[in-house]
Amino acid sequence: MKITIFQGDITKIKADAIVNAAHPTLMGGGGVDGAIHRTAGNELIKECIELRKDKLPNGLPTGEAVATNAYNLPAKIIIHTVGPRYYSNDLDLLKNCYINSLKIAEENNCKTIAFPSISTGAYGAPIEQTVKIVKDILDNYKSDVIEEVILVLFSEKDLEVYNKSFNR
Ligand code: AR6
Repeated sequence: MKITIFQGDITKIKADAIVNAAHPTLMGGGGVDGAIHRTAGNELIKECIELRKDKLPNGLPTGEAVATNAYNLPAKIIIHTVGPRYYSNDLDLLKNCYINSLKIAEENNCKTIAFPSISTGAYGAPIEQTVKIVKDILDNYKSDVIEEVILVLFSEKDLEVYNKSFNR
């Protein structure tokens, strides 16, 4: 898989799948979740309400992932995943977010997938720590379906941390 590191707004990325750092309720929120819901439009929340009624009555557990349509976004699907909140050093479940999202992308025949920096905004995880987890997963993940993973960083500072870690 080719890894591209990009600074910008994930809602503008024309990847087959974009990943949302979602709230467990799937009802939207701030940060990247808010941006995705605003841009995708009202149909997204309707699909999320149906998902909650049907498959996810208790919400989406941390580390799990679920796909929806992408509606007004240029992507084909949105993969919603819930990152861990950062309390101590425990970011174990962050691995599951990335791996489960990659698996769902493969199940949906996605050749390209864009990730935001999960858990490093409202959930408070230090990006210097999460980037090591992300790099380790991507270095070891082999896919016959996914050709490109785009890592989208919102700020220049975050971009620098990623570039340094990925030796760019
Ligand atoms: N494109 C790409 N990255 C973005 C964008 C964007 N449009 N907007 C923000 N970021 P956060 P979390 C970056 O807080 O920490 C929400 O309220 C942001 O700068 O979105 O996993 C949910 O509903 C940061 O680097 O996600 C949850 O309750 C990164 O995305 C909770 O926040 C992640 O920040 C999830 O918290």
